[in-house]
Amino acid sequence: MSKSEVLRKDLESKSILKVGGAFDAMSAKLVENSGFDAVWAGSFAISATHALPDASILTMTEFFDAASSMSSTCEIPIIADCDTGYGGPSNVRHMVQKYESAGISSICIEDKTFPKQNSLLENGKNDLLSQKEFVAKILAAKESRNDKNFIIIARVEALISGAGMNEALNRATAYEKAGADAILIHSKQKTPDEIFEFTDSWKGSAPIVVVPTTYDSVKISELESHKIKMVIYANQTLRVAHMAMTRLLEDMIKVDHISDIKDKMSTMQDIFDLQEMYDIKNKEKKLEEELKKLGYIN
Ligand code: SPV
Ligand code: MG
Repeated sequence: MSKSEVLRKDLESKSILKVGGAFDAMSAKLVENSGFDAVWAGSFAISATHALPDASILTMTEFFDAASSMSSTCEIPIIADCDTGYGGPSNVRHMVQKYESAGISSICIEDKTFPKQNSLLENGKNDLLSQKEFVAKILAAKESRNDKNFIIIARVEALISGAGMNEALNRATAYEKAGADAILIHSKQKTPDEIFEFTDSWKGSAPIVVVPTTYDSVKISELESHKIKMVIYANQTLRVAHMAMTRLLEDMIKVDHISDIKDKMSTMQDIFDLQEMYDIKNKEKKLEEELKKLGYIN
């Protein structure tokens, strides 16, 4: 089964999918090793690894390279956050073909204008694209995929922009009609109330996806009981990496010898395991044996 097929089947059969955010191949591998259903290649986290704002500053190529290296490393599906689709319908068409051929299982595009800003930024710019223009992007995405299992997630930013619940529901309905496979409804509230109002009023059949970064005390069981099919923990791996490195560096600059801080980091062994260093050694040994058999080595 392809990774896209796995994701589609999981969306149909599991009560809720847990998706872990990643910003590079290593963090994606750790997400996979921890038992998550899929990886979110988020624009906030990938931008942060370049120490740049999440504001359409990086180009598609850079986001693609990050998602693509996650896809090469992981067995679980990769869901790529593609912001506004890097342009109009023609850009979306090109993008879908590129992402799909790299083995990425899903793309998510949001209905804001380019250049977008992170949805959780205080006083951020969250202007909505017209419904018609965003529907055109969904149609282009749908038409250009080769694999019908490749999942197109349409992200509704009406609640983020302050356009209101009716606008959010209208847009979600229009996006499903245009062929979106799932709807991501985003909120920057501290409680899940508006998300639950949305899901309770939702008449469509497309699965609903949420990103509970600000309403982080919501329980999995509550999400499930409001028929939410996918929860994305978008940026926690990035934030813990930032915190761990900051704390270690604060200590490391002060110590006389670094054995004082060695318990605060993973061992070389841990990293060798992650990068499958021992596999290289085993393969070298095998190669040597074969070269011996062929008479190149005594
Ligand atoms: C991301 O992780 O890049 C997202 C989610 O798009 S948010 O940061 O909440 O906009
Ligand atoms: Mg993003």
